[in-house]
Amino acid sequence: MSYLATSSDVESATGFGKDLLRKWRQRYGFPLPEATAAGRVKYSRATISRLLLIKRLLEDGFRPAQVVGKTPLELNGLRQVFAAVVPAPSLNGSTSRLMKRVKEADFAGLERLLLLDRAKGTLTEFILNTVAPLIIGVGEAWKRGEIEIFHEHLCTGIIARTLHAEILSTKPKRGFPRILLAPPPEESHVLGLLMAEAVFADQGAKTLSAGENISLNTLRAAAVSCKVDVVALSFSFAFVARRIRPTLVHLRQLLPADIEVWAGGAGMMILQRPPKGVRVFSDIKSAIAAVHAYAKQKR
Ligand code: B12
Repeated sequence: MSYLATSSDVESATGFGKDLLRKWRQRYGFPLPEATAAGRVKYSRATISRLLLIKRLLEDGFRPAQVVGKTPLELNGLRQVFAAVVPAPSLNGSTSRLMKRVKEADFAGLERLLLLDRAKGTLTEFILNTVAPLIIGVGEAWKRGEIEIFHEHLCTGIIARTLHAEILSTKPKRGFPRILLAPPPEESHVLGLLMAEAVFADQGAKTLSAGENISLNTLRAAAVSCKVDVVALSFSFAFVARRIRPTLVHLRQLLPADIEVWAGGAGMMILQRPPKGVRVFSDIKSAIAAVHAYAKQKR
């Protein structure tokens, strides 16, 4: 039997909760479950793909009534109309040169251009001025249907490889914090965290990466054993918003008081106020200042 997803799988993938799905079903006749087992509704892969398409159109400004009951063909039509009517955001010269290579699937050319850009300044400048705008451009181009998902995956691979190599060649400075970085459980967007790690390492911090899908209990054990000063988490825009605060509160409770908890990433935009004992960063520049303030206080 083919794979069927539960309401909570759908919520993880799309952010649409089961009450909203029920409301849409009553109002627009979609999404219809494939099966109902032991009182739990199950959805097909095709339904999840259609919900993701709906999500993208809602983010573009369409209203639920304009998209929820539509067929995949109609939804793709709306996407094309949107891309034709709304101009793509303008990219700076360097990003548009990199994007040209991505669109032509010239990944060797992309790597060469990245090397040239890297040689122009510090690692932190390279990340803020080249790498972050590039991946945002890639996301935007994918959203507009200008590139396929494989372009995004290959580009992610190149960036990850580049940043790992860069991190290896950094040298921690005395007095700077030891930072353990991890995505929260079920977060698969890890590039932002890798960018943050590279920036911290470039500033002089000693960084350690806990990898994906580590439980908070294991993270605690790693943090204590490795005697880190900070545990840093990154929440992407795709992370289920209502789980951010409980995750941070739980981690804060688990860790000894002398280990700081830092949180960043695009998902932080929705957090009204940080939980007690957690430092929330809205951008990487404020986190750079925090790394230096930490070192200064230790001197
Ligand atoms: C690359 C990418 C992917 C890659 C991820 C690769 C990887 N290993 O990370 C792949 C292709 C796998 C992917 C998959 C998906 N993605 Co995606 N993805 C993106 C994309 C293009 C870039 C994300 C990124 O890397 N940003 C990197 C940097 C630039 O941003 P950042 O994370 O905020 O990090 C910066 C700062 O915040 C800071 N920072 C980050 N962390 C921390 C931590 C601390 C402590 C500090 C101080 C600072 C800090 O430093 C960074 C540099 O300044 C975004 C689009 C976008 N505009 O962001 C979509 C995006 C996040 N994805 C999206 C979606 C929907 C998905 C999928 C669900 C798509 C699908 N159809 O399956 C899946 C999710 C799978 C899953 N199970 O969760 C949506 C989310 C929308 C939403 N509201 O939910 C986005 C916004 C695209 C869109 N507009 O539709 N994706």
